[in-house]
Amino acid sequence: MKPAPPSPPFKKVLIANRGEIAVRVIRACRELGIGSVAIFSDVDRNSLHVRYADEAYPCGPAPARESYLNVNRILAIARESGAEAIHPGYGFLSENAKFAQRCTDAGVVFIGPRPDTIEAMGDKVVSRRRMAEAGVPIVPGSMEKLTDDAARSFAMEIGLPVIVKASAGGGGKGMRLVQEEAELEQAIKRARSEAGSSFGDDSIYVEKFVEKPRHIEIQILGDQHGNVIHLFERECSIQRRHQKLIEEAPANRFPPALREEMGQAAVAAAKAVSYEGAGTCEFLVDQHFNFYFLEMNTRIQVEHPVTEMVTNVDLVKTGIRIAAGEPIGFSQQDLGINGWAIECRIYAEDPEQNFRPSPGEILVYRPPGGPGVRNDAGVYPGAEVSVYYDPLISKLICWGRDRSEAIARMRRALKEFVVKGIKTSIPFHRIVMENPSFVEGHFDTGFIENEILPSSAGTLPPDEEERRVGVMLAAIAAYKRDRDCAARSQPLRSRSAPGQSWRYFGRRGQMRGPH
Ligand code: MV4
Repeated sequence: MKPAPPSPPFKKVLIANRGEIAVRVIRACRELGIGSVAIFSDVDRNSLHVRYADEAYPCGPAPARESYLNVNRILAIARESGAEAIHPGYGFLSENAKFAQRCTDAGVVFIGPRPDTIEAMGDKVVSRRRMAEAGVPIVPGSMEKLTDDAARSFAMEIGLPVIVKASAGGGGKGMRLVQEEAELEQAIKRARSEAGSSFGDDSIYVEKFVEKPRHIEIQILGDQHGNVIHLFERECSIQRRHQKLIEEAPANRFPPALREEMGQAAVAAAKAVSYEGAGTCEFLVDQHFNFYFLEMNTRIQVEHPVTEMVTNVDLVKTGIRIAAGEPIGFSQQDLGINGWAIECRIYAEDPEQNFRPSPGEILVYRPPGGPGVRNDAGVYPGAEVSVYYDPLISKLICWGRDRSEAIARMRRALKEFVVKGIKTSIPFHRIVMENPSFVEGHFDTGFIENEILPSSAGTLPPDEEERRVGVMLAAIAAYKRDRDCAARSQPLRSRSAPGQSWRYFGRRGQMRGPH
């Protein structure tokens, strides 16, 4: 006998996002029997998420503030389409407490935490206070927003080095490292002015600088019935200028007792703010395995798949069920870590040109497959990568029974992966997968800056595929020029000169000067 299908938590959900995460949410909806409503800006009419959704509505011109951030338009589309809930994905409106409230006011379920949770965690000084009250270890630092004078004296009191941070910040914006007293004055001024212009809130606070930290975060789930669980850690130390490049689960050199302790701290953190849905507690872990709460991300994250691969939990589907009022449905004891997963973020960027955006038409797209390989992409052959949005085009996730099998699969998958027409970070990832420190699992947040950018001799390894596909590309390009008579007035795309050194741009200090 066929089992009765479980009733869907919603009939229809609007996805207020684009690209790979919109596709990911549409997939979750389809598996749950939920109808999906996509929105698209003028330049996204032909994007993958529009093709995958059951329905799609235009939401405005290309600039995000006129389309994917256009709250009135999005709520009007929800009403018109009959969507009962809105999934914000990440970025855009995902951590906007006012938007979450507007949804509720309009009678639409916001798939994510309560507005007051988002608001409290969006203010880093408030979040530090709430976490300290809940017994979660935080980085030593000020517990309130400081005037310039107070910041100066506080910094000298706890002792240099310190970081001056924007209270409204997060993700590295509005942050200044101070190692010498002579730098303090200017660091405070700059952090404040950057905070003001970036967030419309120039309040700052001061933290003791944690040297050579690892960035380790704990995935959490909370429901409307007060249940909170954690789904272990992800290691996200491999990043460049606060843009994550590679994530993995579990973390390297990570004692089970620390996993237990940080998991419990994250659960306490989530309980303290009545967390509902999928969220993440970010921690810094120093070389002596001390850990410090950094911030809480009140959204589904880019790197959630590595946790899904090792826990066998679908975080997006669970988040949707929770928003409909269902309980999490399993307990901490049901969870374990099975194997190892690594994610490489594939950006439309040229690693040989200081990771400069590389927009354009994807002429050839051949994603990898086979055992243990998952590719969450937002593109297809012929798709156009626009300059208007985040350049992430796909996430390549490889699973193995252990880390070395995951790495072997990632190397194999990166070799199979062919993208032509635009530059991508694929060749960069091939280098990292061969790096001895990476392979050993011995690295911190300085890895890219100290280990990869200085040593790469300026050019990427020759790509066997490059030449063969080059011939094909030339043929396709010639065909297109012939076909598109109207395009004759356009200049031919100039080819970037090979052999540019990564080092040239790569060695700038992470936290000095404007980003
Ligand atoms: C820090 C830190 C060291 N000490 N805070 C960067 C992003 C933002 N979320 C917080 N960040 C940091 N805060 C103290 N007190 C070092 C960083 C940091 C970092 C953190 C996570 C991942 C990568 C990083 C790269 C450079 C600096």
